[in-house]
Amino acid sequence: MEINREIKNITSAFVLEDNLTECVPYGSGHINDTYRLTYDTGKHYILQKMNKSIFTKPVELMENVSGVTAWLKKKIQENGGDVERETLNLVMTKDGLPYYVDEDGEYWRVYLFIEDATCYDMVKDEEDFYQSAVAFGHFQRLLADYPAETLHETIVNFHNTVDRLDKFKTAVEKDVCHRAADVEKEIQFVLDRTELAHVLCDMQDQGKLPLRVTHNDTKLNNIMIDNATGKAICVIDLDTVMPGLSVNDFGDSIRFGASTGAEDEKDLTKVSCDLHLYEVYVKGFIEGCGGALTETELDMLPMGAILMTFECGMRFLTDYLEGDHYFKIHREGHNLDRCRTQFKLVKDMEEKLSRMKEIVNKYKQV
Ligand code: ADP
Ligand code: GN1
Ligand code: MG
Repeated sequence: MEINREIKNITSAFVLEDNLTECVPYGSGHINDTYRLTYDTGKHYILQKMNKSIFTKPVELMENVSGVTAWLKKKIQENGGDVERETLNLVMTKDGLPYYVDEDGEYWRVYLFIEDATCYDMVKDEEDFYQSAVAFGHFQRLLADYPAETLHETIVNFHNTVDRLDKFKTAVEKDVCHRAADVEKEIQFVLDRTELAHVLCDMQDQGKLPLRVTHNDTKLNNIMIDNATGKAICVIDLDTVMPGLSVNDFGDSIRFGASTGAEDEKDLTKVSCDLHLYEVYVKGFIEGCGGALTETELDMLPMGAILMTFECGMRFLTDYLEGDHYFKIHREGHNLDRCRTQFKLVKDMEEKLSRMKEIVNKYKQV
């Protein structure tokens, strides 16, 4: 991307070097606009325009990110870790703020670039997946005593599957893009699972599952794997760190990483839940949580995988019906393709549920 005046203005608001030589779109996130900055010293940074239509209170969001990263830094320091690589580090503006508001009212932030580490869109080596499981479990443990009452709810009802179902039904009723008739099968798939949508929300309401400070977006490309050691060094994308359910953090990782196909694979014969990868993640996550999970949480891990996949598929379908305003799309029907992979996975996991439970039991006894 050309280093236009706009980018120059934005970057010069931050405490950065002088000579910016490159600014390129970066990564494969679905939400924010992410760029990699390069300076003539060779140093890189991540520049992000926050998605204001999704995160409607960017200042509160940045309070969360500042609070959580400061907390993690303290813990990493106490453990003798590398604070510049093991957590995100915000670069401040010259006014001492963690974000900059441009002339159009857009919110921008800058992070130190974590060098020599990779975010994977698919599992290439099961050891990476195991490492990501340990790291996401460990992340939850590091935040276990974080003052949850100081966290803002950046997206209200983010993993409230019942609320997601209501929004889906409204999208079907309104059918603003006249797409519903073409996706009757997918709509029916959701309606057949109305009861399923309630399972975890009901348990949460009944106090059977504890609220913890969770990440809420634990897909594999939200973790950085060190190129040299293969260790998961840093959990990124902290926009949705909020009180939530541990089983959802587990489930979202399975949804994305234990699939044999990409999230947007068109050939559904390539998409299923790989029980070996599932087992690898179960082992790592239980280890990473370090004995903190209750018996009920452990029992509900497989349900977390099914429900997070179902919820995500339903969100993709809702967005398709509403005209693709939420998730970034790169081709026509992209959200529908994504929805179909998720529903294929749900069906597959429903069939494999008893095996999935046995695998959890195997590790919970260790
Ligand atoms: P989104 O919410 O759009 O998913 P992310 O915060 O996950 O945005 O960032 C998108 C991508 O940018 C990540 O998947 C990763 O590849 C890259 N990225 C983000 N932060 C860093 C960082 N500090 N160092 C290196 N790469 C990063
Ligand atoms: C989005 O931001 P990103 O790309 O890591 C989304 C998640 C979905 C995911 C599906 C804030 O994650 O909830 O599970 O896409 N994030 C937000 O790939 O909605
Ligand atoms: Mg991301």
